Amino acid sequence: MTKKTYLGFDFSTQQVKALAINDDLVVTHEASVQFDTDLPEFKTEGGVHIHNDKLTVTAPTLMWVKALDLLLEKIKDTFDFSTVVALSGTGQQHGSVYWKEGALKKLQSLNAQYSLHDELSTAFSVNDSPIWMDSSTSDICRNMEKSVGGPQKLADQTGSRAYERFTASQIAKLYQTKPDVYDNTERISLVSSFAASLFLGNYAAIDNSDGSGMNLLDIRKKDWSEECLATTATNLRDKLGKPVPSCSNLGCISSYFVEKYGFNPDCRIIAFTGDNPASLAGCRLGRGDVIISLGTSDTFMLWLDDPKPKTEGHVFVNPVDDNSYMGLLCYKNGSITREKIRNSAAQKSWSEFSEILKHTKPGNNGKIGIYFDVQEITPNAVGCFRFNDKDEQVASFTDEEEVRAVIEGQFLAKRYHAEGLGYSLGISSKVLATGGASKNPEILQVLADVFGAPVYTLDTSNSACLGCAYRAKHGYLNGAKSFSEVTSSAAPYKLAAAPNTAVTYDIARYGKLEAVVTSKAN
Ligand code: XUL
Repeated sequence: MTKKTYLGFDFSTQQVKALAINDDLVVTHEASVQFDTDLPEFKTEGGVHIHNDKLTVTAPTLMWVKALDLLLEKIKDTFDFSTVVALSGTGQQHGSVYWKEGALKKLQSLNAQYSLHDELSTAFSVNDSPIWMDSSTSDICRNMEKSVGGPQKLADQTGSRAYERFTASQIAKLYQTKPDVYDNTERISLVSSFAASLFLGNYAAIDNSDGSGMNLLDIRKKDWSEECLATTATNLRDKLGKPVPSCSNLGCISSYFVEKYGFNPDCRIIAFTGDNPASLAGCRLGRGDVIISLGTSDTFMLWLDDPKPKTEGHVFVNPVDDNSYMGLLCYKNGSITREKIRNSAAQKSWSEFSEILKHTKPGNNGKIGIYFDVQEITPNAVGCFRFNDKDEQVASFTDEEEVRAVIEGQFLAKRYHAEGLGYSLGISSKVLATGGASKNPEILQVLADVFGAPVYTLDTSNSACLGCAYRAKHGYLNGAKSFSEVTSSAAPYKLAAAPNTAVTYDIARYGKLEAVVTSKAN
């Protein structure tokens, strides 16, 4: 075969997407199916059903299956599936799929004359998969933490304290409320490993990185934690299968796809992973690097070698290097709070805001502001707090101080929490910025100064899907090259700001002030 291609699939909350790259990592094809509009019969809004209690959020499992039928039908006229040597994919994290007793047999003998949707119409014991937006399991979470010795103990083992959206509490809910259905479940998949199973025609293993979003995987042993399994449900180890490194080759594609779409029978299926890990791969995050997405809320991903899980944030096994880790932190006070200060201190104008950042001094003459306009999750606190250079709380800042304080405070918080999770800045560390506020060069200059590292911008609109096409190639090469070697020829990042070396920020001081704020707030 002369021409090799790799496919990445993304089973996200609102759509299923596919993207093809050639051997030079250039994107050649893209297509998507939107759940709400392309599959109106499932009556979803934003791809989900929010139940009457407002806490339970699910998606119809068969909608995801049907979406894959549609997507492949859409692509087949313009794309030659026989060129694909490996494929991989991603799914929204935490969501779970329940295969009914006997489903494996069906999966192994799919008939290419029918659609996947027809073939698998009775394959699931639960028709509505709980997804990451569900928050109905708070009591189960608190009990789970208690039974392993507290939230920090659970985080030490699994990388996170108990969260409602994490899979363990969702499995426990099914086990407690519908024991018959649980017993009639042959296998439990994550959205990612469920999607991989379709292509494999067999149950696909959960990968270590997405598996870290379950409160079940011991992130150091890379095996299910006996203690966590026991607090969740009986016979769970058998229903989960054995977790594998995220770059694993799971086997060749099911004959269903060979017959129906002309795939090469040797096409390899590389383990699918979660969307955040896949995005890390798509952004080509390397050792010592961080990605900051500056949106309505800010998300922050970092490469970790020696993780120190906390009760804030998450540690996952790294999807591109099974011996490393990644951190994920979410901040509710992102653009919402920056905009509020822009309105009150910069005449509602981003250009005025930028002007102020340009002519005020880095370090803000020792003034630090912590603005949790809405209830923050990292840390758990609310309220606006201003400190002078002697660490005394003051009632107000001048407008100029206020503008600089909100941006410096938000970035100091990110660096402080990153270091708390075990992150250390290396000599070649990069900060990769995305999202709305990454278009503002003055904000990015503050980011570079606070991190003491160059800031690059990148387009992440397709990063999870692209990351999986890269991962497909990495998995195909089967360890012959590291992920960074495989992706070294991808388009370079754009340098947006270089750090001002004359400036240093006192991260520990920020930490002390945040502790004051947290103790006041709680
Ligand atoms: C991460 C999380 C979301 C989903 C969305 O913990 O819950 O980012 O992965 O797809």
